[in-house]
Amino acid sequence: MVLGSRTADRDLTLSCLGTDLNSTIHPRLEGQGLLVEAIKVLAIIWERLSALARQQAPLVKILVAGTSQVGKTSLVQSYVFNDFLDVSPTIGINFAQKVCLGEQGPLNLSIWDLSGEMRFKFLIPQFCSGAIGLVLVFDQARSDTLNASAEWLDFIGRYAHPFHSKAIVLVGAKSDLASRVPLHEINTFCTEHKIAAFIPCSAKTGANVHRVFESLTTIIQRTLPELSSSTFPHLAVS
Ligand SMILES: Nc1nc2c(ncn2[C@@H]2O[C@H](COP(=O)(O)OP(=O)(O)OP(=O)(O)O)[C@@H](O)[C@H]2O)c(=O)[nH]1
Ligand SMILES: [Mg+2]
Repeated sequence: MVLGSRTADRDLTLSCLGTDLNSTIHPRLEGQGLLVEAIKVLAIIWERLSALARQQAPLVKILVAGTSQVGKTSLVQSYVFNDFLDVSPTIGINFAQKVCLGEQGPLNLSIWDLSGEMRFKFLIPQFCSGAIGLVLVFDQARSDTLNASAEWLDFIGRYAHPFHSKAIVLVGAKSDLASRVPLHEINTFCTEHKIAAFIPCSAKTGANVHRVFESLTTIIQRTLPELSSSTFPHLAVS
């Protein structure tokens, strides 16, 4: 009796399990199909919203500057393509564009990545006009590059839009390598030059790369709340 009832109980359980499995596997498969469709729809919506954001977000021009070989182009490429690509030294200038979401919404960043080589320096003034933000890059693994940044700051200050001095982010590039620049020197540099933020980052690992541009976007928005596409039509890249 006892065995019989146990067998009966087990059969009952198995049949219940069977029923459960049957009734759960198929809806789950169906659910997966629906999930895939829902993801496709979301992807299309996301793409359309991004396109809309590109059209609607105010276009602002920012510069990326610093000594040669500190990692400026790698930083921009990592931000735009989410990849650490093999890049050549910049000849004069590179351009990139990306919508960046700041604290107060999106800005369409027109990113002008300047060569750090002395032989191209004579070209720089004409590229700076109308820029309202600056990503100033030095190489944490090369101690001389922080002081060299001061020269870049001074040089760009003569040609960029006066507003840019309020929207500067100092970037300590190659944070995946051992740092040779003490933090107190960086802090002193930021205080002396009234730099809004310092962010160590690595284009190689991707660490903090997005934070650099998101912080600059937010700083620009906080300092220029009236920013709208009509406010700076002259900043549009032709
Ligand atoms: N380990 C490490 N190497 C990096 C990183 N970013 C750039 N590099 C390397 O540093 C070198 C210079 O990088 P670039 O991005 O060309 O530097 P740049 O400042 O644009 O140089 P110019 O265009 O000549 O002014 C390259 O060999 C890069 O691979 C990083 O985050 N980590
Ligand atoms: Mg470069």
